[in-house]
Amino acid sequence: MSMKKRIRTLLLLLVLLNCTFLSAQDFMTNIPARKQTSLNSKWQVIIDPYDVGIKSWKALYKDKKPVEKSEFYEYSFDGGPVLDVPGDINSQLPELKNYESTIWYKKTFVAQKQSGKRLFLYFDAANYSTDVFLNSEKIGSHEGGFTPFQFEITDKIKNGENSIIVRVNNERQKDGVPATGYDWMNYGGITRDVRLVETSSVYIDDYFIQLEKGSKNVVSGYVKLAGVTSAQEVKVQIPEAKINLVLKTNAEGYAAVKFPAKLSLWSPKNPKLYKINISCESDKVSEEIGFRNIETKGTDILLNGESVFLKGVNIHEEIPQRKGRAYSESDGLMLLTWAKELGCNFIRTAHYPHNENMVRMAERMGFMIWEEVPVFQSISFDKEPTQQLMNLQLKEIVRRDKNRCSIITWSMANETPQSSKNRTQAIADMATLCRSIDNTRLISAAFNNIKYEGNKVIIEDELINSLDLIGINEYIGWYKPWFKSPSEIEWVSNYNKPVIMSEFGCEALYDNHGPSDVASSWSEEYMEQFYKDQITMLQRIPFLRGTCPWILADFQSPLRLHPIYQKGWNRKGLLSDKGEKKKAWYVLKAFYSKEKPVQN
Ligand code: GCB
Repeated sequence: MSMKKRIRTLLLLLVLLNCTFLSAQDFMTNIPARKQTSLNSKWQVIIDPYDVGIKSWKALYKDKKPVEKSEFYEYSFDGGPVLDVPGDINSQLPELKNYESTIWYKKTFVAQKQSGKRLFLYFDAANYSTDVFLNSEKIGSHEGGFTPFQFEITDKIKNGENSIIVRVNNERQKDGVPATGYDWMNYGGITRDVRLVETSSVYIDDYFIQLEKGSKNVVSGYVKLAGVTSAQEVKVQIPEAKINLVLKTNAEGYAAVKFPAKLSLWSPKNPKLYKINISCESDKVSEEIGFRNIETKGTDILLNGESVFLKGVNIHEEIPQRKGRAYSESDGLMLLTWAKELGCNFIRTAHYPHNENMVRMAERMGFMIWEEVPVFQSISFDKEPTQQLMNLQLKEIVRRDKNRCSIITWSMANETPQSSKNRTQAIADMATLCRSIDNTRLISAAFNNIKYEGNKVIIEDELINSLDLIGINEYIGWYKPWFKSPSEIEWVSNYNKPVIMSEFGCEALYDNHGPSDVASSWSEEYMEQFYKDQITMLQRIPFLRGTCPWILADFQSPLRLHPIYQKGWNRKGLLSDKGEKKKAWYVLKAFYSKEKPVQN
């Protein structure tokens, strides 16, 4: 190899190594319970529509201020706007309404180096690509808008004031997850909490404590410590169930957990949670965990061994009245109280993992959850970096939520085209990966590629072979007119697996009235009749085990252009953009008031 070539290879290697070091590290489990200082507050921002701040000639992250008389810099955080963190950018300033580019954030905090302590910067989420700088040095990046990431900053802080600068860019990415096309508002910025987390040198990094697959009385999983150089003692306690386990980790800090326990099982009617304490010599962490068993038998879904019908509703992470992303406990409570009132026992957090407050609140309120990776419609399945991103996002979701018993299914994707090159293999690989990290839950995906033949609707997709639970998104009566009367339509599935209608719906503007048989009337009456017709059809499907209409509330979508009825909103909500109930709400509520809405 020539000298020139050698240098080039070396440089490339250095660049690659640098990239690896700087991508976010695995984040710790159960962040709410860690010792932390919240960095939620007003952050200074710079709006950078052409993303020039990152260029070396601008290097905005250096945050320079003129010293000499002859100096000037064409940026400054001082004197500029401030935005709330957490909070999407788009709802905070009118000029950012449909903004899809870069925002720079700045926040200072005071720290002291402490021996025996470690410090982490933890972001619950930022949408979509994030670069983080501490005291003008880059400490890492993250791609993906709905999962947490953390960076250790123990050796990087100064005593006294430290400055964090964050670049968040929400431009749609052709090879991203999701890619460029989706029917929701692309809320950007630091949308969820930011925390400064302190741990001891050896700390509890991760644990997985759930019922073993197929069991109602054996708990299994693991505890993993970080910073370990030799075997350590670990305790797992569930005082109420009189569990007091003492384990020894291996030299890498890993200890397998397995014990029998007599437990009151979690279900929507009995959302029982147990306090769990996990400790090692230098750290302890607690949280509430529930135990339940979820499996399928033929076309049945069994919760704790009993057949269950999923009375669901889809929810976007948005508060319509505020026209903003939901993030807080009170946001979760508002959305879930509506779902409770509707009679639901199940929610689909479409189309991406919602904030942790929402998932924990749903668990306490007794909702089963379908949680989805944002592999939405057509993405670059044939590109390796995109496949890696699909898998990475899946791992991050499972890492965050694997102890939430309310999550009964990980959904790999929504409405992906069979024709897309490598799609079936890439998603089947995700399912395999998912089972290898968590085999206790069902694996699902939502499909819209159904076949229509005469009065038959046929479910057929080779990807279904890799899944446990089939979600079907059908819009008969809206995008596809009723081709037969609802009581004549026959659904056929060649898979001995449970099916849920993971989406169906139509649009109506609240308080707009018109004929019940004219779709273009956008009327509550059309929507009311649509729900009645859907229910007639759905009740006749022998293998149907759940219904999950699209959607709880009207949501913002810049794709929806009708100047009178939509005005930038998707109007398929059972509730309006102000939370008012449309007529169809009452049809669904009556359906869900039955213990088993579908007798099969
Ligand atoms: C779908 C998508 C969902 C859309 C919905 C609609 O199939 O999964 O994201 O919002 O249809 O309203 O068209």
